[in-house]
Amino acid sequence: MEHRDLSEADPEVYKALKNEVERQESESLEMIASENFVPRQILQAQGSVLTNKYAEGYPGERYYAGCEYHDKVENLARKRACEIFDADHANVQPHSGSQANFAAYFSQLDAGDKILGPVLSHGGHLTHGHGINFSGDLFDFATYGINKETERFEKEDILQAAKEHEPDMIVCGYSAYPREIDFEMFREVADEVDALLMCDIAHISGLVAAGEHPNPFPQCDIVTTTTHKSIRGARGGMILCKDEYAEDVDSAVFPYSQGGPLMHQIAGKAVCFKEAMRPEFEDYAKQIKKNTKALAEGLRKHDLELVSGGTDNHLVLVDLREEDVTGKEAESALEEANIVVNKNAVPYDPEPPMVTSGIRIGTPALTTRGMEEEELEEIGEMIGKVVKNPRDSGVRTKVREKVSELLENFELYEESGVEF
Ligand code: DSN
Repeated sequence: MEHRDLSEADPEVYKALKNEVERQESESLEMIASENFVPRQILQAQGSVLTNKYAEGYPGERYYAGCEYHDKVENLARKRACEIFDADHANVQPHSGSQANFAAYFSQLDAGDKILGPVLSHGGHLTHGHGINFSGDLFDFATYGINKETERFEKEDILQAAKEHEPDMIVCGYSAYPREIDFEMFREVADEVDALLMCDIAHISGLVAAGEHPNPFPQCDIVTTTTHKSIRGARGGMILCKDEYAEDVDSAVFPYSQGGPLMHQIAGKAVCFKEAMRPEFEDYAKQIKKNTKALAEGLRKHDLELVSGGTDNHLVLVDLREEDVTGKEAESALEEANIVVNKNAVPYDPEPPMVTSGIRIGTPALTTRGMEEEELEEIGEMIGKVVKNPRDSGVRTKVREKVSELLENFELYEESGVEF
Protein backbone atom coordinates (compact mmCIF):
# COMPACT_ATOMS: atom_id res chain seq x y z
CA MET A 1 0.00 0.00 0.00
CA GLU A 2 1.30 3.41 -0.93
CA HIS A 3 0.75 6.23 1.57
CA ARG A 4 0.66 9.65 -0.02
CA ASP A 5 -0.38 13.05 1.15
CA LEU A 6 -3.95 13.85 0.15
CA SER A 7 -2.79 17.01 -1.61
CA GLU A 8 -0.80 14.85 -4.00
CA ALA A 9 -3.03 11.73 -4.11
CA ASP A 10 -6.26 13.58 -4.81
CA PRO A 11 -5.77 17.30 -5.45
CA GLU A 12 -9.44 17.83 -6.34
CA VAL A 13 -10.78 16.51 -3.03
CA TYR A 14 -7.90 18.21 -1.18
CA LYS A 15 -8.82 21.56 -2.71
CA ALA A 16 -12.50 21.18 -1.84
CA LEU A 17 -11.57 20.38 1.79
CA LYS A 18 -9.21 23.33 1.99
CA ASN A 19 -11.88 25.61 0.55
CA GLU A 20 -14.42 24.31 3.05
CA VAL A 21 -12.21 24.96 6.07
CA GLU A 22 -11.64 28.46 4.72
CA ARG A 23 -15.40 28.94 4.26
CA GLN A 24 -16.11 27.81 7.81
CA GLU A 25 -13.27 29.88 9.25
CA SER A 26 -13.73 33.21 7.57
CA GLU A 27 -16.58 33.51 5.11
CA SER A 28 -19.86 33.48 6.97
CA LEU A 29 -21.73 33.48 10.25
CA GLU A 30 -22.97 29.91 10.77
CA MET A 31 -26.44 30.16 12.29
CA ILE A 32 -28.20 26.97 11.20
CA ALA A 33 -29.66 25.86 14.53
CA SER A 34 -28.66 22.21 13.99
CA GLU A 35 -25.00 22.84 13.11
CA ASN A 36 -21.85 23.25 15.15
CA PHE A 37 -18.04 23.08 14.91
CA VAL A 38 -16.23 20.12 16.47
CA PRO A 39 -12.83 20.39 18.13
CA ARG A 40 -9.67 18.75 16.80
CA GLN A 41 -9.84 15.79 19.20
CA ILE A 42 -13.17 14.72 17.70
CA LEU A 43 -11.88 15.10 14.13
CA GLN A 44 -8.90 12.94 15.12
CA ALA A 45 -11.12 10.16 16.47
CA GLN A 46 -13.36 10.26 13.41
CA GLY A 47 -10.42 10.15 11.03
CA SER A 48 -8.91 7.09 12.72
CA VAL A 49 -8.12 3.47 11.78
CA LEU A 50 -11.34 2.35 13.45
CA THR A 51 -12.83 2.83 9.99
CA ASN A 52 -10.97 -0.33 8.92
CA LYS A 53 -12.92 -2.85 10.94
CA TYR A 54 -16.24 -4.64 10.86
CA ALA A 55 -17.75 -4.92 14.34
CA GLU A 56 -21.31 -6.19 13.86
CA GLY A 57 -22.89 -6.98 17.17
CA TYR A 58 -22.22 -5.33 20.50
CA PRO A 59 -19.23 -5.21 22.89
CA GLY A 60 -18.42 -8.73 24.10
CA GLU A 61 -20.65 -10.36 21.48
CA ARG A 62 -19.34 -9.44 18.04
CA TYR A 63 -19.71 -11.41 14.84
CA TYR A 64 -16.04 -10.78 13.93
CA ALA A 65 -12.80 -11.39 15.80
CA GLY A 66 -10.33 -8.64 16.58
CA CYS A 67 -12.71 -6.20 18.26
CA GLU A 68 -10.91 -5.71 21.58
CA TYR A 69 -10.30 -1.99 21.11
CA HIS A 70 -13.59 -1.42 19.37
CA ASP A 71 -15.33 -2.88 22.42
CA LYS A 72 -13.36 -0.56 24.64
CA VAL A 73 -14.34 2.51 22.63
CA GLU A 74 -18.01 1.55 22.30
CA ASN A 75 -18.26 0.76 26.02
CA LEU A 76 -16.76 4.14 26.87
CA ALA A 77 -19.31 5.86 24.63
CA ARG A 78 -22.22 3.89 26.13
CA LYS A 79 -21.13 4.42 29.74
CA ARG A 80 -20.55 8.14 29.28
CA ALA A 81 -23.87 8.61 27.49
CA CYS A 82 -25.76 6.85 30.30
CA GLU A 83 -24.00 8.97 32.90
CA ILE A 84 -24.71 12.25 31.11
CA PHE A 85 -28.39 11.58 30.46
CA ASP A 86 -29.14 9.43 33.48
CA ALA A 87 -30.25 6.60 31.20
CA ASP A 88 -30.15 2.88 31.99
CA HIS A 89 -28.96 1.93 28.53
CA ALA A 90 -27.41 3.59 25.47
CA ASN A 91 -27.11 2.33 21.91
CA VAL A 92 -24.50 4.48 20.17
CA GLN A 93 -24.61 2.70 16.80
CA PRO A 94 -27.35 4.55 14.86
CA HIS A 95 -25.74 6.25 11.86
CA SER A 96 -28.05 9.27 12.15
CA GLY A 97 -31.02 10.72 13.98
CA SER A 98 -33.39 9.29 11.37
CA GLN A 99 -31.90 5.81 11.81
CA ALA A 100 -32.24 6.22 15.57
CA ASN A 101 -35.91 7.14 15.24
CA PHE A 102 -36.53 4.25 12.86
CA ALA A 103 -35.04 1.75 15.31
CA ALA A 104 -36.73 3.37 18.33
CA TYR A 105 -40.18 3.00 16.73
CA PHE A 106 -39.59 -0.56 15.59
CA SER A 107 -38.13 -1.56 18.96
CA GLN A 108 -41.61 -1.25 20.48
CA LEU A 109 -44.11 -1.14 17.63
CA ASP A 110 -45.14 -2.96 14.49
CA ALA A 111 -45.81 -1.35 11.14
CA GLY A 112 -49.32 0.06 11.14
CA ASP A 113 -49.34 0.91 14.85
CA LYS A 114 -50.61 4.29 15.94
CA ILE A 115 -48.19 7.09 16.90
CA LEU A 116 -49.05 10.66 17.90
CA GLY A 117 -46.39 13.16 16.84
CA PRO A 118 -45.94 16.89 16.25
CA VAL A 119 -47.00 18.58 12.99
CA LEU A 120 -43.92 19.18 10.82
CA SER A 121 -44.65 22.89 10.37
CA HIS A 122 -45.09 23.27 14.15
CA GLY A 123 -41.53 22.17 14.88
CA GLY A 124 -41.67 18.43 14.18
CA HIS A 125 -39.24 16.45 12.04
CA LEU A 126 -39.82 14.41 8.88
CA THR A 127 -39.34 11.24 10.95
CA HIS A 128 -42.18 12.28 13.25
CA GLY A 129 -44.77 11.02 10.82
CA HIS A 130 -44.47 12.97 7.58
CA GLY A 131 -46.04 11.22 4.60
CA ILE A 132 -42.94 11.44 2.41
CA ASN A 133 -40.85 9.73 5.10
CA PHE A 134 -40.73 6.06 6.24
CA SER A 135 -42.46 7.11 9.47
CA GLY A 136 -45.63 8.36 7.81
CA ASP A 137 -45.52 5.54 5.30
CA LEU A 138 -45.09 2.64 7.72
CA PHE A 139 -46.94 3.82 10.83
CA ASP A 140 -50.40 5.22 11.37
CA PHE A 141 -49.42 8.71 12.52
CA ALA A 142 -51.77 11.30 13.97
CA THR A 143 -50.57 14.79 14.89
CA TYR A 144 -50.79 17.44 17.59
CA GLY A 145 -49.93 21.09 17.08
CA ILE A 146 -48.93 24.37 18.68
CA ASN A 147 -51.62 26.33 20.48
CA LYS A 148 -52.69 29.29 18.31
CA GLU A 149 -52.86 31.71 21.25
CA THR A 150 -49.70 30.85 23.18
CA GLU A 151 -47.68 29.43 20.26
CA ARG A 152 -46.55 26.68 22.67
CA PHE A 153 -47.41 23.02 23.09
CA GLU A 154 -50.21 22.96 25.66
CA LYS A 155 -51.51 20.01 27.64
CA GLU A 156 -55.16 20.54 26.67
CA ASP A 157 -54.41 20.24 22.93
CA ILE A 158 -52.16 17.21 23.27
CA LEU A 159 -54.50 15.43 25.65
CA GLN A 160 -57.41 16.06 23.30
CA ALA A 161 -55.45 14.61 20.35
CA ALA A 162 -54.29 11.66 22.47
CA LYS A 163 -57.83 10.84 23.60
CA GLU A 164 -59.12 11.12 20.07
CA HIS A 165 -56.43 8.91 18.48
CA GLU A 166 -55.49 6.53 21.35
CA PRO A 167 -51.86 6.13 20.19
CA ASP A 168 -49.50 3.32 21.14
CA MET A 169 -46.70 5.89 21.38
CA ILE A 170 -46.46 9.68 21.75
CA VAL A 171 -43.47 11.52 20.30
CA CYS A 172 -42.18 14.82 21.67
CA GLY A 173 -38.96 16.71 20.86
CA TYR A 174 -38.62 19.21 18.02
CA SER A 175 -36.45 20.74 15.31
CA ALA A 176 -37.84 24.27 15.47
CA TYR A 177 -39.40 24.90 18.87
CA PRO A 178 -37.85 27.75 20.86
CA ARG A 179 -39.28 26.76 24.25
CA GLU A 180 -38.56 24.20 26.97
CA ILE A 181 -40.30 20.84 26.66
CA ASP A 182 -42.48 19.93 29.64
CA PHE A 183 -41.75 16.21 30.01
CA GLU A 184 -43.95 15.85 33.06
CA MET A 185 -46.91 17.14 31.11
CA PHE A 186 -46.20 14.70 28.27
CA ARG A 187 -45.90 11.82 30.76
CA GLU A 188 -49.27 12.69 32.26
CA VAL A 189 -50.86 12.68 28.81
CA ALA A 190 -49.16 9.41 27.85
CA ASP A 191 -50.34 7.78 31.09
CA GLU A 192 -53.92 8.93 30.49
CA VAL A 193 -54.03 6.98 27.22
CA ASP A 194 -51.62 4.24 28.23
CA ALA A 195 -49.05 5.13 25.55
CA LEU A 196 -45.27 4.89 25.47
CA LEU A 197 -43.47 8.24 25.49
CA MET A 198 -40.54 8.83 23.16
CA CYS A 199 -38.55 12.04 22.94
CA ASP A 200 -36.24 13.16 20.14
CA ILE A 201 -33.76 15.52 21.82
CA ALA A 202 -31.54 15.93 18.74
CA HIS A 203 -31.57 19.72 18.91
CA ILE A 204 -31.31 20.21 22.64
CA SER A 205 -29.06 17.32 23.72
CA GLY A 206 -26.16 19.68 24.51
CA LEU A 207 -28.41 21.77 26.74
CA VAL A 208 -29.75 18.65 28.46
CA ALA A 209 -26.21 17.28 28.95
CA ALA A 210 -25.22 20.49 30.71
CA GLY A 211 -28.34 20.70 32.86
CA GLU A 212 -29.58 23.71 30.90
CA HIS A 213 -32.76 21.93 29.80
CA PRO A 214 -34.74 19.39 31.88
CA ASN A 215 -33.71 15.78 31.33
CA PRO A 216 -36.28 13.62 29.49
CA PHE A 217 -35.64 10.78 31.98
CA PRO A 218 -37.38 9.43 33.97
CA GLN A 219 -40.55 10.71 32.26
CA CYS A 220 -39.73 9.37 28.80
CA ASP A 221 -39.34 5.68 27.99
CA ILE A 222 -37.07 6.01 24.97
CA VAL A 223 -34.97 9.01 23.93
CA THR A 224 -33.26 9.53 20.59
CA THR A 225 -30.74 12.14 19.58
CA THR A 226 -28.14 13.11 17.05
CA THR A 227 -24.64 13.67 18.39
CA HIS A 228 -23.55 16.63 16.26
CA LYS A 229 -25.90 19.50 17.09
CA SER A 230 -25.78 21.41 20.39
CA ILE A 231 -23.81 18.54 21.97
CA ARG A 232 -21.04 19.33 19.47
CA GLY A 233 -19.78 15.86 18.55
CA ALA A 234 -19.27 13.43 15.72
CA ARG A 235 -22.11 13.30 13.17
CA GLY A 236 -24.41 10.41 14.05
CA GLY A 237 -27.29 9.17 16.20
CA MET A 238 -27.97 7.47 19.52
CA ILE A 239 -30.82 5.84 21.43
CA LEU A 240 -31.15 5.99 25.21
CA CYS A 241 -33.70 4.00 27.14
CA LYS A 242 -34.85 2.44 30.36
CA ASP A 243 -33.62 -1.09 31.10
CA GLU A 244 -36.84 -2.79 30.13
CA TYR A 245 -36.48 -1.59 26.50
CA ALA A 246 -32.72 -2.19 26.14
CA GLU A 247 -32.79 -5.59 24.47
CA ASP A 248 -35.46 -4.56 21.96
CA VAL A 249 -33.66 -1.30 21.17
CA ASP A 250 -30.39 -3.12 20.50
CA SER A 251 -31.95 -5.67 18.19
CA ALA A 252 -33.93 -2.97 16.36
CA VAL A 253 -30.62 -1.24 15.53
CA PHE A 254 -28.64 -4.39 14.74
CA PRO A 255 -29.54 -6.69 13.07
CA TYR A 256 -32.97 -5.23 12.18
CA SER A 257 -32.07 -1.90 10.59
CA GLN A 258 -28.28 -1.58 10.35
CA GLY A 259 -25.23 -3.68 9.60
CA GLY A 260 -21.68 -2.89 10.68
CA PRO A 261 -21.42 0.08 13.03
CA LEU A 262 -19.29 3.07 11.98
CA MET A 263 -16.71 2.57 14.71
CA HIS A 264 -14.65 5.66 13.85
CA GLN A 265 -17.84 7.69 14.34
CA ILE A 266 -18.50 5.91 17.62
CA ALA A 267 -15.00 6.91 18.74
CA GLY A 268 -15.94 10.51 17.88
CA LYS A 269 -19.13 10.14 19.94
CA ALA A 270 -17.15 8.79 22.92
CA VAL A 271 -14.83 11.81 22.81
CA CYS A 272 -17.81 14.15 22.44
CA PHE A 273 -19.42 12.72 25.58
CA LYS A 274 -16.19 13.16 27.53
CA GLU A 275 -16.09 16.79 26.40
CA ALA A 276 -19.73 17.25 27.39
CA MET A 277 -18.90 16.13 30.95
CA ARG A 278 -16.33 18.89 31.47
CA PRO A 279 -17.30 21.99 33.46
CA GLU A 280 -16.36 24.08 30.39
CA PHE A 281 -19.25 22.46 28.53
CA GLU A 282 -21.68 23.68 31.18
CA ASP A 283 -20.40 27.20 30.60
CA TYR A 284 -20.80 26.69 26.87
CA ALA A 285 -24.44 25.58 27.19
CA LYS A 286 -25.26 28.48 29.53
CA GLN A 287 -23.69 30.87 27.02
CA ILE A 288 -25.78 29.39 24.17
CA LYS A 289 -28.95 30.35 26.04
CA LYS A 290 -27.68 33.84 26.92
CA ASN A 291 -26.59 34.36 23.34
CA THR A 292 -29.97 33.32 21.93
CA LYS A 293 -31.75 35.76 24.24
CA ALA A 294 -29.35 38.51 23.11
CA LEU A 295 -30.01 37.59 19.48
CA ALA A 296 -33.75 37.90 20.16
CA GLU A 297 -33.15 41.37 21.64
CA GLY A 298 -31.35 42.48 18.49
CA LEU A 299 -34.16 41.16 16.28
CA ARG A 300 -36.79 42.89 18.41
CA LYS A 301 -35.06 46.22 17.83
CA HIS A 302 -36.29 45.85 14.24
CA ASP A 303 -39.79 44.89 15.44
CA LEU A 304 -39.53 41.34 14.15
CA GLU A 305 -42.08 38.86 15.55
CA LEU A 306 -40.70 35.75 17.25
CA VAL A 307 -42.81 32.61 17.46
CA SER A 308 -44.00 32.29 21.10
CA GLY A 309 -42.55 35.75 21.75
CA GLY A 310 -39.02 34.63 22.54
CA THR A 311 -36.76 31.73 23.38
CA ASP A 312 -35.66 29.42 26.22
CA ASN A 313 -33.10 27.45 24.25
CA HIS A 314 -30.61 27.61 21.37
CA LEU A 315 -32.87 28.98 18.63
CA VAL A 316 -35.40 31.60 17.63
CA LEU A 317 -38.04 31.24 14.98
CA VAL A 318 -38.81 34.54 13.23
CA ASP A 319 -42.37 34.90 11.97
CA LEU A 320 -42.30 36.89 8.72
CA ARG A 321 -46.02 36.77 7.95
CA GLU A 322 -46.35 40.53 8.63
CA GLU A 323 -43.19 41.37 6.65
CA ASP A 324 -42.70 42.09 2.97
CA VAL A 325 -40.54 38.98 2.53
CA THR A 326 -40.92 35.19 2.54
CA GLY A 327 -38.66 32.77 4.41
CA LYS A 328 -37.04 31.79 1.13
CA GLU A 329 -36.25 35.39 0.16
CA ALA A 330 -34.98 36.22 3.65
CA GLU A 331 -32.71 33.15 3.67
CA SER A 332 -31.21 34.10 0.34
CA ALA A 333 -30.80 37.84 1.21
CA LEU A 334 -29.04 36.82 4.44
CA GLU A 335 -26.84 34.35 2.57
CA GLU A 336 -25.72 37.20 0.31
CA ALA A 337 -24.84 39.10 3.47
CA ASN A 338 -22.84 36.05 4.61
CA ILE A 339 -25.24 35.10 7.38
CA VAL A 340 -26.32 31.47 7.00
CA VAL A 341 -29.78 30.59 8.38
CA ASN A 342 -32.59 28.44 7.03
CA LYS A 343 -36.10 29.22 5.86
CA ASN A 344 -38.55 27.46 8.14
CA ALA A 345 -42.31 27.06 8.31
CA VAL A 346 -43.99 28.85 11.18
CA PRO A 347 -47.11 27.38 12.82
CA TYR A 348 -50.16 27.86 10.54
CA ASP A 349 -47.89 29.00 7.70
CA PRO A 350 -49.81 29.97 4.54
CA GLU A 351 -46.73 29.38 2.33
CA PRO A 352 -45.56 25.98 1.00
CA PRO A 353 -42.50 24.26 2.60
CA MET A 354 -40.05 25.42 -0.07
CA VAL A 355 -41.09 29.05 0.48
CA THR A 356 -42.31 29.40 4.10
CA SER A 357 -42.96 32.51 6.20
CA GLY A 358 -40.15 32.09 8.67
CA ILE A 359 -36.46 31.78 9.35
CA ARG A 360 -34.90 29.62 12.06
CA ILE A 361 -31.76 31.04 13.65
CA GLY A 362 -29.51 29.20 16.10
CA THR A 363 -26.50 30.12 18.19
CA PRO A 364 -24.59 26.87 19.06
CA ALA A 365 -21.96 27.31 16.32
CA LEU A 366 -21.22 30.99 16.99
CA THR A 367 -21.09 30.28 20.72
CA THR A 368 -18.45 27.64 19.98
CA ARG A 369 -16.44 30.37 18.23
CA GLY A 370 -16.46 32.35 21.48
CA MET A 371 -19.05 34.98 20.62
CA GLU A 372 -21.08 36.39 23.51
CA GLU A 373 -24.16 38.56 24.12
CA GLU A 374 -22.67 41.75 22.67
CA GLU A 375 -21.91 40.10 19.34
CA LEU A 376 -25.19 38.18 19.18
CA GLU A 377 -27.28 41.27 19.84
CA GLU A 378 -25.38 43.08 17.09
CA ILE A 379 -25.91 40.12 14.75
CA GLY A 380 -29.64 40.20 15.58
CA GLU A 381 -29.71 43.82 14.47
CA MET A 382 -27.77 43.00 11.30
CA ILE A 383 -30.28 40.25 10.47
CA GLY A 384 -33.12 42.67 11.20
CA LYS A 385 -31.70 45.22 8.76
CA VAL A 386 -31.37 42.69 5.95
CA VAL A 387 -34.82 41.20 6.52
CA LYS A 388 -36.48 44.62 6.66
CA ASN A 389 -34.69 45.66 3.43
CA PRO A 390 -34.64 42.41 1.47
CA ARG A 391 -34.16 44.06 -1.90
CA ASP A 392 -31.52 46.60 -0.89
CA SER A 393 -28.11 45.36 -2.01
CA GLY A 394 -26.40 48.29 -0.25
CA VAL A 395 -27.61 47.02 3.12
CA ARG A 396 -26.32 43.53 2.33
CA THR A 397 -22.89 44.87 1.34
CA LYS A 398 -22.55 46.79 4.60
CA VAL A 399 -23.63 43.78 6.66
CA ARG A 400 -21.20 41.55 4.76
CA GLU A 401 -18.35 43.89 5.68
CA LYS A 402 -19.36 43.74 9.34
CA VAL A 403 -19.51 39.95 9.20
CA SER A 404 -15.90 39.82 7.93
CA GLU A 405 -14.73 42.13 10.72
CA LEU A 406 -16.48 40.01 13.34
CA LEU A 407 -15.07 36.73 12.06
CA GLU A 408 -11.51 38.05 12.18
CA ASN A 409 -11.81 38.36 15.96
CA PHE A 410 -13.16 34.83 16.53
CA GLU A 411 -10.70 32.31 15.24
CA LEU A 412 -12.01 28.79 14.71
CA TYR A 413 -9.42 26.30 13.43
CA GLU A 414 -6.49 28.49 12.36
CA GLU A 415 -4.30 27.89 15.42
CA SER A 416 -5.54 24.36 16.16
CA GLY A 417 -3.51 22.23 13.78
CA VAL A 418 -6.70 21.27 11.94
CA GLU A 419 -5.85 21.31 8.27
CA PHE A 420 -9.32 20.35 7.07
N1 DSN B 1 -31.66 18.67 9.60
C1 DSN B 1 -31.90 18.83 11.00
C2 DSN B 1 -32.30 20.21 11.35
O1 DSN B 1 -31.81 21.11 10.70
O2 DSN B 1 -33.06 20.42 12.27
C3 DSN B 1 -32.87 17.85 11.51
O3 DSN B 1 -32.51 16.58 11.10
